[in-house]
Amino acid sequence: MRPVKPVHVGERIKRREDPRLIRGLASYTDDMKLHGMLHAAFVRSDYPAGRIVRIDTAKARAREGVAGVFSYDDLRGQVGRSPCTAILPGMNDAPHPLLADGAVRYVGQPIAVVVAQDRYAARDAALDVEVEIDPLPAVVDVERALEPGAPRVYEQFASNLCWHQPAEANPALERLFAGAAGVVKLRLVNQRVAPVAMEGRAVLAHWDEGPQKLTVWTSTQTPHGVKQQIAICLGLPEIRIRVVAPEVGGGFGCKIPAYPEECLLPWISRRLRRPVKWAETRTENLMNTTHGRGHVEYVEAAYAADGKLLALRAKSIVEVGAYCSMLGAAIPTFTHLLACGPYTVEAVSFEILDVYTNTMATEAYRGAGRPEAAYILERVMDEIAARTGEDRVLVRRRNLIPEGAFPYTTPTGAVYDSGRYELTLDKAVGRFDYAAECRARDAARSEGRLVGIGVATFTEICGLGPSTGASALSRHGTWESAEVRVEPTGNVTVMTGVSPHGQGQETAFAQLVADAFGIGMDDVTVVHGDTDQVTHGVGTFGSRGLVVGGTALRMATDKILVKARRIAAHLLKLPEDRVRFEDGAFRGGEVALGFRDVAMAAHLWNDPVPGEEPGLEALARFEPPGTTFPFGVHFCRVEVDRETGELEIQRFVSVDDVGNVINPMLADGQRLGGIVQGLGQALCEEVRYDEGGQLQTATLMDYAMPRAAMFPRIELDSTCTPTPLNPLGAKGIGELGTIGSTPCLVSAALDALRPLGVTHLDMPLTPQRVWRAIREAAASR
Ligand code: MCN
Repeated sequence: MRPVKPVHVGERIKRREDPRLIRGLASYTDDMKLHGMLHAAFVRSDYPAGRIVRIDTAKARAREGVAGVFSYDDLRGQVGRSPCTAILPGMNDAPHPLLADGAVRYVGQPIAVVVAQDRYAARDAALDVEVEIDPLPAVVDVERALEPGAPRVYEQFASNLCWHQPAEANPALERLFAGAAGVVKLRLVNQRVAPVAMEGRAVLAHWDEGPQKLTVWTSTQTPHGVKQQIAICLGLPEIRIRVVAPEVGGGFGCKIPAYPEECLLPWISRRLRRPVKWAETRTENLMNTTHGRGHVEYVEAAYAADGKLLALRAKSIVEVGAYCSMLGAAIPTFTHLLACGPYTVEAVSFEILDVYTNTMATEAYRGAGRPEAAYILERVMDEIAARTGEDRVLVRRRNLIPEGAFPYTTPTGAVYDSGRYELTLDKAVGRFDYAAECRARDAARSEGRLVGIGVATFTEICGLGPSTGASALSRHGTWESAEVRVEPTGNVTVMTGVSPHGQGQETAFAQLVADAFGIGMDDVTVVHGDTDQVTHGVGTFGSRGLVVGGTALRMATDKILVKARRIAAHLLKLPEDRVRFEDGAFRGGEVALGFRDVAMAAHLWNDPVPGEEPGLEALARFEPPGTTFPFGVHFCRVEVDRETGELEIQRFVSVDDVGNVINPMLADGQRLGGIVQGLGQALCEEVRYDEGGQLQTATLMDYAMPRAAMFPRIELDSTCTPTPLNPLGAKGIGELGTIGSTPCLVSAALDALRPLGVTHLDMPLTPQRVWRAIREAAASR
């Protein structure tokens, strides 16, 4: 039923999204203007912990242009449970009020909201809201938070523990440890980072009293999820709510959850009968939009004399912040699930402690749990190599899951769909020219230069499905929808439930449809991000857009082709099995009917087809039967300046495998973005609170984002191992770059510094930190 030659899929086709973005013609939430629109500004907590003694809004209310000032007392009894979705059984689940309810628990927490005729009036008036807070001691350090006597974020809980997954007793693991040639012990910090999407969060809510309809424009990755949360929080039927994600300038995970503002502004709009808008400042973004990572991991790895990793014991201590965001507490379950990476580990024990601290919540951030797993494993591999004296690539090779072993079930319960890890490693070794690079490094060392080579082999998980196994995330919306409508002219509209925000799905989905129907890409319109137009959907996260959304689309086009062939056979007066669809036409013997002719006939219905309904459209939802596991190998070369500690990345090679690729240009863009984001974490990024709980990185002068000049031209290559789990044979690529690049860079830095006696570094590898490590190593020599 497929056209013989795909003409778009697999081609490097430029993104159709780009002209409007590059020319400034795209509309983001903050570009929206409605008649009578008011603007909101928040009064936020300056204290990381405290009791609210008094809130006096009188002065602010009296200001010119102010339409309303609200605090929690105004909301009491009028809103339901707010957007936090606690999904782990047995967790100490704390309610997350839309505005602080008597207590503040992190710096930046919204306490009151001022609504005024313009945003300047709103911000000025917000300064006039008097808030008296009785400060309490705060706890920021995640390990300190677990100590007896530490300040408690919630009085109602006995400790700051939010959720605990105990380590399971495993006699086999104990035996492996007892018989091992050696044990690597590491304490690893995967520091808290900020997603820093170029567009901050923004919400515009408009309650229309006539039709009793709420429309919310919001910068989100999950418009359907936001709609549900508003419905729950405000007690409205979903049919009365329309959520639109207009152009969204990046999300990287932080726009998955529904936030308090997305429920609060609708409530205010309904109350004031006026549209209300809020767009965060960059400081608000760094303070009050979810962060990522924030793990401390204690790892013990038992290995054999030949460098074989036998067993792994890990304890993950995870900052969930003061209020658990939607997925925050569940993310370390991904780290557990992927704790074997691409390696055959015989036994794993994994303890998770999710911990409340007086900080902003953590959430998914590109990779979400998988970079942490790769970081553990790659640091372990390097340590095993250092102790056994084996080559680092060889140690990894010895541990890789062999090609014939798939589908492969890990001791942690993950079912890997397909993989050819050694093939990818070979290709990467060749592309990097590992042997020559090692020789050059050694020559540089003999001249006293600090050159290092980094390597990381990794696997990751994307497009969640039931085989997500142990991970609680598997219970979070695994299906996706696509509705395809063929117009009488043969033009096609796709309504997809994914909500792309920079990934280029409008282009990729048009490629898929154009090839399915043998039409041009310009004949295909892809609609997303509007819950009134796309009736069902889950959203874009977990690199599921293509794997799950694209497969739903394929199912819908298949359904249409079945019906179209039936119609064509009827019109051609041929038995159905004599008609085939080829090169955009239904053909049988000497006769043929173009796709557009069939589309017109389906709508005109002048010659009804028995047993069929008029029209040509289909809706499909795809629930993946399992989860796909892309993989890859990264190499890099760095040189460290001994005097300044500055680290220069001189080469970076990435060879990845995501199965079939729909558009290599999109895929390369995703890999580049991911790699740079992962390197940013390794090099310079870190959200820092001081001991007292004040955010020290509240502007982009303080939060160090990576810049283009910090990177060489990144060399990309790939292997192709299709997945059997979807008809596209494709795996996700959106997060892949962040998984391997972070440990790869740290591996290179340690390689450069090991000759000086440096055996451990924590991220970010700032010049100061590297310089100190060099000095300390020299002192201890
Ligand atoms: N693709 C392809 N062939 C494949 C896999 C993907 O051609 N085998 C294409 C897809 O068609 C799509 C793009 O690559 O155009 C990414 O697809 P996919 O891997 O399905 O990822 P998602 O669409 O689900 O995007 C989510 C993913 C995640 S989880 C984060 S975080 C992330 C990322 O994408 N955030 C991003 N990439 C981002 N890119 C931008 N510009 N901005 C973000 O916020």
